[in-house]
Amino acid sequence: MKGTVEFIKDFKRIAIVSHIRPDGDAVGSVLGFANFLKRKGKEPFPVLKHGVPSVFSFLPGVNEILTDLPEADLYILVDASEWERTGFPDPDGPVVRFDHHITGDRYSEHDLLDPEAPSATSLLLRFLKFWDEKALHEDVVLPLYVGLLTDTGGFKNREGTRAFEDALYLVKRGVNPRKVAELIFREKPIEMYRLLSLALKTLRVVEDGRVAYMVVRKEFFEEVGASREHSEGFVEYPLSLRGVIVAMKVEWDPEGYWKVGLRSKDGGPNVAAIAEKFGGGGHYFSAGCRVFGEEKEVIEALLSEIRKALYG
Ligand SMILES: [Mn+2]
Repeated sequence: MKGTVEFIKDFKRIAIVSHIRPDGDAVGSVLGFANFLKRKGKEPFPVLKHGVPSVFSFLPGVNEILTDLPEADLYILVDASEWERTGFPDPDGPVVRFDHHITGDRYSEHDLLDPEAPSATSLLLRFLKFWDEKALHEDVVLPLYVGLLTDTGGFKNREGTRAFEDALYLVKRGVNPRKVAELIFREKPIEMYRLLSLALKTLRVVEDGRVAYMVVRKEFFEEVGASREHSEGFVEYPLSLRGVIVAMKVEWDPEGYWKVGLRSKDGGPNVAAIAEKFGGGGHYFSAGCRVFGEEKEVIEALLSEIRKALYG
């Protein structure tokens, strides 16, 4: 970590960039890092190609997020396994990656990659604590906590003590967990439930009750006036069925592909390995990929890989 701190210290204008369709971990990593670097006298640019889902608009610094890639001296890639995931062409300058995905490329000897980290913000917390613990003010710890809370599915999808140790630290430094939970989980727009009611009609259970999936079609979004952020977390519904060990959400994306979310439960297969077959990736219990094609064919291709993972 020392080498990485020394390396970053040499640059002034630093772009912090994460993946398209950002989740709480992407937003939290970008903002937490940028707010920290500002306190260290740097000129950080938080960048997310698709901006910030409205649920995270309470986070400090959210209005400074850029949706175009600026020219910078250094580019920091957070919560993403490769630069391509940012939706931008390769930058003209050095790249350092901070990530907790098990797959992907290395960009520099100073990359910090830790698949054991429950969120990218957890990895970032260790790094920023090491750099300068005194700079961890509320504008830094709050985004880091949001990344931790959302990427662990509210502390549901990781084992061990690390997520709780990080949470304890962040709460001790000023995060109010009740208030954050209210802002993230109890401020849903009605479009989300209207979209969910249509999507639930597609729910199917196959493979003797062990696999469940749900489709979110283009016309569902149109019918209820919903946008992509309203389907966040839908994969939890097939996953929550008794007996199901693999769940999948297959969602239409305006860019012409199906966005696939895969989840596994105890006794289920490594869904990151399934996602990788389609050019995606993720973690053992939670992964995703993009697939082009007709709905039926796409679902059949995915189910076929799931069957292979289940039965060998
Ligand atoms: Mn993440």
